[in-house]
Amino acid sequence: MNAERVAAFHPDLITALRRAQRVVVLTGAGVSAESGVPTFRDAQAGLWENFKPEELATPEAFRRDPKLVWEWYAWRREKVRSVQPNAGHKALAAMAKRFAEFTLITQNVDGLHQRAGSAGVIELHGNITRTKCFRENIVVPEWTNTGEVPPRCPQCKGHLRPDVVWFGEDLPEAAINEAMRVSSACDLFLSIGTSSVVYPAAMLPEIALRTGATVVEINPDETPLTSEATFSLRGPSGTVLPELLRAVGIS
Ligand code: BV8
Repeated sequence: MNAERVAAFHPDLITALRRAQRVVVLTGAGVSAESGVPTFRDAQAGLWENFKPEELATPEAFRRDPKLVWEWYAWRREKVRSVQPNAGHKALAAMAKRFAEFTLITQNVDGLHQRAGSAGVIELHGNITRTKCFRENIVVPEWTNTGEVPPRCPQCKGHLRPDVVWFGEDLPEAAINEAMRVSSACDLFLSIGTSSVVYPAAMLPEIALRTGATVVEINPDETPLTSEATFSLRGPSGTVLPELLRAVGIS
């Protein structure tokens, strides 16, 4: 553990955390990296190494090759099932209990925040463990497995797809509206494990900054948000978050 990071806990950061009343956290793939879930930046492994996630996560890709896209999500679902939430997820679940108002917004579709005990998580981009009908856009809890890939909707025989938001698709209205509402009313906003390039999610810390909130970024690398953030902590969230909570006397 390098001293640099301890030093990075500027006293004003500690004060901001101690005084915060309305806290919003936005997470991205980086918060699940230490659990073994590859981020969108990480090169894809094995079968999928020749595919860019942005190319597979589109309605066009699904229309072109529904079997390929369905199997990519089946592979990711298996991966998510085989891993556990990490210390970063758990720290955020503990943090929720210590603030008057606390909202956890995630871009992740892995459900690991909920498995770590976080309640009321706003899933901006859906959840890979849910399935919906491509034609009717309704969640389908169960279907007959005929061996066809992707399986068919029991109602309209359309293809089934993961209940996630693909590039070029609108986010769930209630989720993005609530995310924007709490981001414009918070006094502390944490942006954790996200490259801050995918919109409209990347707009949320900017909304918080505009309303005078303290914005804290946690990421081993710099992002487009780094220069604007009030504090930017370099390091893995699975280490920095528990340390920060200890420094504030929350854990
Ligand atoms: C839409 C679900 C209306 C599926 C996902 C404005 C400007 C430019 C472009 C646009 C714009 N508005 C809309 C667009 C288009 C597009 C977009 O933003 N494109 C980007 C690429 C420029 N947005 C959309 O299409 C959105 N829809 O706007 O609809 C509309 C429609 C048509 C035209 C206009 C508007 C829908 C976006 C949602 C797509 N679905 N996921 C699935 O998962 O399969 S997005 C997906 O990619 C993730 O959910 C996430 O949002 C994003 C990946 O970003 P991150 O999570 O940040 O992960 P990444 O790998 O990039 O980075 C990881 C970070 O973690 C790194 O910084 C790394 O350093 C760090 N890290 C690594 N290890 C750790 C760590 N941090 C901490 N600890 C560690 N241990």
